[in-house]
Amino acid sequence: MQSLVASALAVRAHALQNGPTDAELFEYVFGGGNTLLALSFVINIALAGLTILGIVYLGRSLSDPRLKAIATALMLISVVSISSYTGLTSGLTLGVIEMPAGHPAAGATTAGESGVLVMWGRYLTWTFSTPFILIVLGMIAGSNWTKILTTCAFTIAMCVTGLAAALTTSSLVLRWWWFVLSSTFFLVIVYVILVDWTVEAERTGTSDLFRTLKLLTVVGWFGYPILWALGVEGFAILDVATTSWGYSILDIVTKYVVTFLAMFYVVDEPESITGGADYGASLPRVGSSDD
Ligand code: RET
Repeated sequence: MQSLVASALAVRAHALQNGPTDAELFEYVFGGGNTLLALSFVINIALAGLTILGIVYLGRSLSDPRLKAIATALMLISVVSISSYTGLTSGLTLGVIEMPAGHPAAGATTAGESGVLVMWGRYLTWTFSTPFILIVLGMIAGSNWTKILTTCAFTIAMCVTGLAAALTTSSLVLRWWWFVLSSTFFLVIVYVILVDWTVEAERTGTSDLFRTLKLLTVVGWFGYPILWALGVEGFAILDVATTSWGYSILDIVTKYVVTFLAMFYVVDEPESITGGADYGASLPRVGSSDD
């Protein structure tokens, strides 16, 4: 985790020394000429805020500790999201990087600097949001913590190598090599969801909800690498605003829609996923009394 933060700071220091300042990037996005891009950030701040309030409202009478843990993980997805989009909005987690020779966007200019706009904050913050999505899916399927934490580790690896793919400027081949690595880690997660958790959800009795969440998650998550490849970081077929809207729409489906579906289920049909008073205690019958 420390080295991740250190690399993010190094990226930022590099961008500050060589690229436009946050203020220039903020002006570039919100100065009038890029309304679509600006909206793709701001709408998600509003939706993440509403989702947090929705969880507080829907979860107000939950008492089972396992249901509370699921609701907390759901809330953390939007907590990360609102912070992520605030970072993008302020220009803090945006940068301009020059693509390597041979890249279709090599030689482009953005905000008066040579290079393309890279929303590196997105990849960084997925590192923190996607594990919570997988924790929720794994808990709803009734899986064990070994499998849940394995998917969390692989999603962190997927996002960090995705960040590396986006920021590598030395070689086009290496950009795509990072992409291949990241996609391989992604396939491990897809396998666990489609194979292990599907069987476990049937056994747990949550397969109705799990089937819907699985569909939204697997189809939605495949959208991200496809957008990366089509967007300015890959083959540059889509412009930055379209790519950003693509990610924002995928975020709406994979985070807020998934959150509300799971939350309604937790509130309306809790029986198959409750944990009992001992849930989460490190010793049997030792737990806080308000659980
Ligand atoms: C990248 C590019 C490299 C290859 C792959 C990718 C996959 C990203 C995914 C992101 C999911 C994000 C979500 C965020 C919600 O907060 C990094 C785009 C495979 C699957 C669900």
